[in-house]
Amino acid sequence: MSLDQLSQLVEDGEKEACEAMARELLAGGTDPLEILDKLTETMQRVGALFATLEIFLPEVMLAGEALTAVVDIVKPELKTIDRVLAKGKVVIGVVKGDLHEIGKNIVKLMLETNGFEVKDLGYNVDSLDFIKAAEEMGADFIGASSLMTTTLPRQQEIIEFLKDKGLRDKYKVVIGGAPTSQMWADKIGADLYCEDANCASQKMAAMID
Ligand code: B12
Repeated sequence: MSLDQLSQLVEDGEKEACEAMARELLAGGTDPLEILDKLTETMQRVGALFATLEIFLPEVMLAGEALTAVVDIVKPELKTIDRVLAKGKVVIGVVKGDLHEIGKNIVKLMLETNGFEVKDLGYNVDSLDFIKAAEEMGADFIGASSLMTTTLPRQQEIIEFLKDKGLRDKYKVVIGGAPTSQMWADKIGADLYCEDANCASQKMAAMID
């Protein structure tokens, strides 16, 4: 029973076996954050295999479902980790046209674990709906996830709409997702880019006054 075995089971899309092994690992004292980190790497590997046509979409879907099942098991364990409460409010979602929600779900989990109040808009979210939800919630941050080069421009669109409405300074816009980068964040004028969920919760907590 090891993280490597769990990683292989996720890659193979063996959902039930993954659930059982995740429970065993947690019962044996494995750090839930280590499990999430390991499985984020696993999905990067799955993505590489998909890109080189060594596996196909159904296999990616099964791996994604297996990872989501593990995230659900890890979730309650994270709530027990000692932490300093940050108490910021965040609206988060995956941009319009993009259905990749696993990474966003992990970011949401980490933010909640660190004391943020999070309004999750799900995936395929219209740019104006991010702003509407932020206004309704009185959010500090708008978090936008994009996993495809084709949907990256939607992150920029959110910032442009904020400017058009005279609301740009009201919210800190945080972007993430595999094709995003610090360079892209600088180009579109985002307030923060984070490469993973740990970085997001730490840097966002540091941005709260
Ligand atoms: C799983 C997966 C799927 C699953 C999604 C399941 C789900 N419910 O989410 C399914 C099978 C449905 C899928 C579908 C498709 N996919 Co896909 N998919 C992937 C894969 C393999 C992994 C993504 C993932 O879950 N990673 C694991 C998570 C934990 O990592 P992450 O998302 O990067 O998130 C972390 C960080 O980025 C960051 N982060 C993420 N969001 C945010 C947000 C904020 C605010 C912050 C601060 C941080 C942050 O923190 C996260 C946790 O640490 C990637 C490959 C890859 N390398 O990314 C391809 C990939 C993204 N998919 C791709 C493609 C092409 C597709 C399809 C178009 C395939 C098709 N032909 O139909 C469809 C698109 C559907 C759509 N309209 O969105 C391409 C995109 C290429 C491009 N143009 O850029 C990729 C890169 C694969 C490839 N190499 O070709 N996919």
